Amino acid sequence: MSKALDGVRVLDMTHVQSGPTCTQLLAWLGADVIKVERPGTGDITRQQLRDLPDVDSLYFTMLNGNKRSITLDTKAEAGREIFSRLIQACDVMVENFAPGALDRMGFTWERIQELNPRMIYASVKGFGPGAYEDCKVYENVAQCTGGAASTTGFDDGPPLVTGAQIGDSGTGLHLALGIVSALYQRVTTGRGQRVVCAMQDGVLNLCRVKLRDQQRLAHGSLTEYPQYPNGVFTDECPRAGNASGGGQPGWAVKCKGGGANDYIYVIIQPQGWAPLMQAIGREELIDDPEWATPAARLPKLDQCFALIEQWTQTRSKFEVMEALNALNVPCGPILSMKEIAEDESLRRTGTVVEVEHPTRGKYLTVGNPIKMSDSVTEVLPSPLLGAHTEAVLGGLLGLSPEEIAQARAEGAV
Ligand code: CAO
Repeated sequence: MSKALDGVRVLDMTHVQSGPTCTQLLAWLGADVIKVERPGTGDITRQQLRDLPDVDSLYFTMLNGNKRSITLDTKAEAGREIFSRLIQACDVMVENFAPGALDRMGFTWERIQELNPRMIYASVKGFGPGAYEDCKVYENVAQCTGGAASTTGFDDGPPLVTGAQIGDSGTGLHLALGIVSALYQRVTTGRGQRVVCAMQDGVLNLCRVKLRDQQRLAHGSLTEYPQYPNGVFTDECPRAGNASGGGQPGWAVKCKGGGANDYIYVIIQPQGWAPLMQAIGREELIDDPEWATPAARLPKLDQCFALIEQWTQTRSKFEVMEALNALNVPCGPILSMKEIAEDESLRRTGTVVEVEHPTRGKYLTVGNPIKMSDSVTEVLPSPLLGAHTEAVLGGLLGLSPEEIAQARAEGAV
């Protein structure tokens, strides 16, 4: 079966997480992704957070599946020459180095266009143009500067970063969309283009609802926030704890077991009030004017969820899930990573995949969350460092074994 991005060749200069997320997606969609790594060391994450000695870390393997790896010192003269030829042979180049790194190697956007006018040159940077444009940025810095940390956590606690990698993987996703759009536009223009995503912008895009709430503050309290009606609102969007970000109230309530993740998130739609009250044995509140309407409940959402929690604490989160789903009440158990890793339906859909790696053996990874009927993803292991150097330099660029040996002797490969 063909793949959506068959025939697209990606020169992958990415490292750590944001860029590799993007290029792994492109590889899952069928692109030939050639990861260029520094001879000897490669992507720094091969060695970071290792769980096994001398084996590529899970950090690396879970972000670099389905790619090919070549080693190339793009600062050495012979390396630069080979790199120029790779630019000519590829459709897309992706990088997420600190600002200016590619320019310092001699590969400015102008030079890249000279080498290949059809090239789509995509980058992740920490910030867009402005005061911080030269700064290096990691995940949590982006979460803090993009509005996520100030709006996450409880009102009486410090700002919190979230476990979801919205700065790195989130920006990688945005970049992938930019790249495929540029490929589509190239069909008609014949030209490549520059695609840049700043991590601050990517995080802010995912925090859109919080900028919405910031503006609503000018016109009164945020009535769905736990601070309403008794807390204090300032002129800055506060942290909302576990309150729902949407128009229907929600909260995480405790379930039987008392463990760290024995909770279920329950949403009270207007039409869900009656079945919920029936389920918990409080039928008298269904038509009670003090409780019956969303407006009546708004000032006492904490009491609403306390009532529901009295009932959920007598059942496991999975029993509650079953009971409330039967009543069409939106809810979801708080699943631990252990539970997700063992979840059979996620295995069946290929969202959690077991992969066989040449030196690590079996490991679990998250497969492609995008399911397409005509471009099915087969998740393959990440490559060993430089595993495809000969194949790419010989097969793609036509270098002879002697030329490759010479480049290797010079330390360029
Ligand atoms: N051959 C020769 N040199 C190479 C090379 C290769 N194949 N691959 C990388 N290098 C060089 C780069 O050119 C750069 O050299 P200079 O500093 O001399 O220009 C150097 O390796 C390291 O690049 P870096 O500055 O990007 O790396 P760092 O570890 O210091 O910083 C990071 C890491 C992530 C903070 C930075 O790359 C960054 O801000 N990137 C943009 C934002 C981003 O993507 N962040 C996500 C990180 S994941 O949490």
